[in-house]
Amino acid sequence: MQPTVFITGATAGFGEACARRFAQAGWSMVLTGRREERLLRLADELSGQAEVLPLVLDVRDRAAMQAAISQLPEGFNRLRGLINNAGLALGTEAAQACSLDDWETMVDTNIKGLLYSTRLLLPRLIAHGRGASIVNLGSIAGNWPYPGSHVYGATKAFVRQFSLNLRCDLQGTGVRVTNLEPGLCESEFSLVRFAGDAHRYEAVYAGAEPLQPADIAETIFWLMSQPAHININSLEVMPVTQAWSNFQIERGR
Ligand code: NDP
Ligand code: 8X3
Repeated sequence: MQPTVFITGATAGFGEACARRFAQAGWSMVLTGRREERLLRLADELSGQAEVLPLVLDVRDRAAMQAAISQLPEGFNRLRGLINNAGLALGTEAAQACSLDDWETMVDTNIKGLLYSTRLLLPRLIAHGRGASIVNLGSIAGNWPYPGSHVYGATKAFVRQFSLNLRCDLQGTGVRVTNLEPGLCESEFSLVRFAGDAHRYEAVYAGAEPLQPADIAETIFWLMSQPAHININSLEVMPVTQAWSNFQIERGR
């Protein structure tokens, strides 16, 4: 029987690239996202390589998540992997200028959505036991501050600490947890962040040789393919072209 992976946010970016990578290896998969047309197109494309169950789901909708997960068909029930990938950043304005609605959306998606999928799927991962893995999409923004990151970075810091804490509770179950912390990676992430502004989106990646979603998918496949006795707790991955800059100093006060 092929292993099964559950991927949140498979309609674009990392999630879509993971679906392609795991399908290539013949894994069965549950793919979720809100954009139905994209999800069904991807599921259809990959169905020649793997068993695919597309579920149109908003991770913020706790009742819908609960209903869908409680009705997973037999063949998709015993999970070897969970990729908690669905997430977003909204805006880069300073905290004092940005929208409270955007903050709430980031908290609801990046924190609460991830909590729903994790808690609802844990019994299935534990039933699999040794070798099962959760990969949570954290971010360099959860490790390092930068202007305009406020709530986005804070949600990823939550994901980091939650991942470490989960490891403590899962001791003895064989289930592994990794917080994957990517840096600059080219995807619709920046289009979403800049509310569809294509110029700002393109400027983020211009000339930078950023990571690509396929790089992240390969990393996640590697994480989940490690021998069952190895847990990689956290992994920060940046493009070579990205590094830290100076502290900012306000002068002349
Ligand atoms: P994309 O914008 O390309 O993809 C995001 C995915 O999340 C889409 O499939 C989207 O699907 C899904 N999603 C967003 N909101 C919801 C929701 N409420 N319910 C269900 N699905 C949702 O971004 P990336 O692939 O780049 O990012 C994936 C993850 O990686 C995010 O958690 C992000 O924070 C993190 N990350 C990204 C980095 C980057 O530079 N790109 C770097 C570090 C971390 P749909 O809209 O169809 O619902
Ligand atoms: C996305 C990376 O640096 O844009 O998580 O916050 S960054």
